Amino acid sequence: MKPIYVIGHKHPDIDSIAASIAYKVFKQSTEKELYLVAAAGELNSELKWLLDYLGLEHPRVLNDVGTKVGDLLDDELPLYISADTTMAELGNIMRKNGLKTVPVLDEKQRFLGLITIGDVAMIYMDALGSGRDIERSPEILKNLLEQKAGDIMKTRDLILFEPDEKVEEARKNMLASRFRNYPVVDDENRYLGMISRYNLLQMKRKQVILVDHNEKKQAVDGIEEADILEIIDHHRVGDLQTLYPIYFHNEPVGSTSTLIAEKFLLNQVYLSTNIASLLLSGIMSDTMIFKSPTTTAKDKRIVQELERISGLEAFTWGKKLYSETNRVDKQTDEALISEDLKEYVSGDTTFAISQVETVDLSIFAERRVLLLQTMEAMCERKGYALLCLMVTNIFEDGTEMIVAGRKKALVEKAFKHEHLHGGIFLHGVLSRKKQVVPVIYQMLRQENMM
Ligand SMILES: [Mn+2]
Repeated sequence: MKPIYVIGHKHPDIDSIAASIAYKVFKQSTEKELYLVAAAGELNSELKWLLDYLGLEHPRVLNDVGTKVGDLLDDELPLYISADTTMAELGNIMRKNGLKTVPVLDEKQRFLGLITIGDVAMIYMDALGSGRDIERSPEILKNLLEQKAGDIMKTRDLILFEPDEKVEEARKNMLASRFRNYPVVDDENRYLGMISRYNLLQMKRKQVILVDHNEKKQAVDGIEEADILEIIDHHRVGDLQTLYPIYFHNEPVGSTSTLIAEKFLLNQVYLSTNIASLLLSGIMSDTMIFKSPTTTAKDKRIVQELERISGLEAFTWGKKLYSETNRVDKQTDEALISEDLKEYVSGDTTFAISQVETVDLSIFAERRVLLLQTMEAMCERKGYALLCLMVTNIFEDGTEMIVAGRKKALVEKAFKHEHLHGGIFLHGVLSRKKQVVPVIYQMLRQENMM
């Protein structure tokens, strides 16, 4: 059975993975289809920690949902013969199954060669010759029928495909050759089946359910080649299009996990402790423990239900989640600065802003000197006029700003700040996009006018 992938956005965060895993469980409990969770990129260390902690399997990473050769293969186990199959047996198998091409495999299902009906006909004709040997034909035929598949199979000049090759590439290769069927083998040369030109005509697209996004640039690569069956999201409506009407649930709540949890509750579908804990994590991280202005009454109501099922206290769990998943002390300075770094250009000035979240600013106070050295070195290397590290603490409702680069004085001037733990503390500043980037652009423009 071809799977239906439940997949979140690129650069997976807790909400998108939690929503994918839980929605797969929900769908599987009510539908006969096969559902698989996929991640549109590698899991970050906080997600790995969370899934391990809850005893949940890591989803497979799927970087492209475009149609691949593997999607064209039939579900049923393909027919094959072994190298010691005789011509007599081969004839029976081909006739009985109406085959025109038969693969020859070893005992481990590895591909050895191919026999086509044309090759077989040619062997008979060659052996029987021009008919002058008509007297000896029973003997010739007997010898022929005893020949082994391994001796007559074609092993050279074949075109083989691998399951993860793009269908477009396969099509070009097929058009440039004259074969009827093409074997598909995996990277250990194990035979998976046969594809033909006919398969190209009835292209089987991958089927996907998108959660936590609905914009093409956030979606996994190849999305335009896939069939989107459903979308569940809490963002603005983007630009993805579908061929058919689909189930599209978009609601301005704090997290997609809220919407998935609601489905379990409304439909009275069994919600296990670890899935409830996972959904609770999705809500608490996306709403920044209810601090984010996107938080709604529904998020809080659903959280109460999830607290009951998971046995977790939401606020305590949210704090633990933040402290466990932001174990910044384990990262090197450069890794910490680079993890969520965005670059910007204003005229001929390039600057960069990085953001990390923490529940404990004092950890950074200890590292500030070394962080600054690393940041200055990064400015040199990458040509940043300015590199800001936002260390955001949602409990203190603000951000400590660490600034490097030759234009650093501008930042200190631009923000009204207080000094905390010896650093620059910006009270009420949580958002890079809304509260920091515009200020720096404005500042650079003013500087240019002077
Ligand atoms: Mn989300």
